[in-house]
Amino acid sequence: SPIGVFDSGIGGLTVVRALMERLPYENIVYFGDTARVPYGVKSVETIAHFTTQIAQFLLEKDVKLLVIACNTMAAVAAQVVKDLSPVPVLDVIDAGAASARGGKKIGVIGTPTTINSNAYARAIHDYAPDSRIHSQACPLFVPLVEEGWLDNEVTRLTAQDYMKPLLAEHIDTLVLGCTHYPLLKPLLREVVGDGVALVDSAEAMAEQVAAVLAEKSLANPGPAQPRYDFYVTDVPLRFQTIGERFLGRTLNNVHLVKW
Ligand code: DGN
Repeated sequence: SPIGVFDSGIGGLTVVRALMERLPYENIVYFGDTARVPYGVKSVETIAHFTTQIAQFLLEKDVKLLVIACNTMAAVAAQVVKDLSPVPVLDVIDAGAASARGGKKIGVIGTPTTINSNAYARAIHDYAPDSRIHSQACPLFVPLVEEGWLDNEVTRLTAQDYMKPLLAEHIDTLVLGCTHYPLLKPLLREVVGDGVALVDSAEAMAEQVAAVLAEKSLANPGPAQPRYDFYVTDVPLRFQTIGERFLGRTLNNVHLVKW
């Protein structure tokens, strides 16, 4: 059976991409709530309600594992999913926090909802109780990435402004706490310099999935040609172009879900 991955939109395709690279024999069913994105500015109640709906949809597809790829959902609704799911549930925040455990002064960036929830700070403290955490919401990054402005002067100036308070605290680690931010890695590397370790929560998630599949003997031994299916609630303008930028390859088997 497949791995179920879900997100508020197409951003979670960065997690799918990391999973495809790390676990090339696994089948994946993705759900992106493109009709209702962005979640990053919605209330906790609304996000929990949408998240429940999506988790139930994927469980009906007989998934062996659920991956909450969206940091915003993971921040405020991970427990809701864990409470209803008979299969293991992994979330990007826990994965990112585990990967950041080596840091002493850890910067975290994400959407306003993710940052306001304090979920990263709590999760990182579980792994690294002595670390100091500095958070920064970066609301402009999602639209800039979706516009494809990855190597762009406006994005660079925006990043410099967002990073200023974190750099003033001399962070040694920066957690990219949003599905969209892995695409900004080269630019962020330039802005923060070589002295700061960048934690890509999509890669961290792929590592955690690999570990859990191995531990629970759930991995597909392969070699096999995997099947990938993508369910979305809307096919917005430029969906294909933007989706392929996140996924890093052609996006096939897209199914429209009418809710
Ligand atoms: N997928 C969301 C996240 O990782 O926080 C970003 C998109 C959004 O809902 N604003």
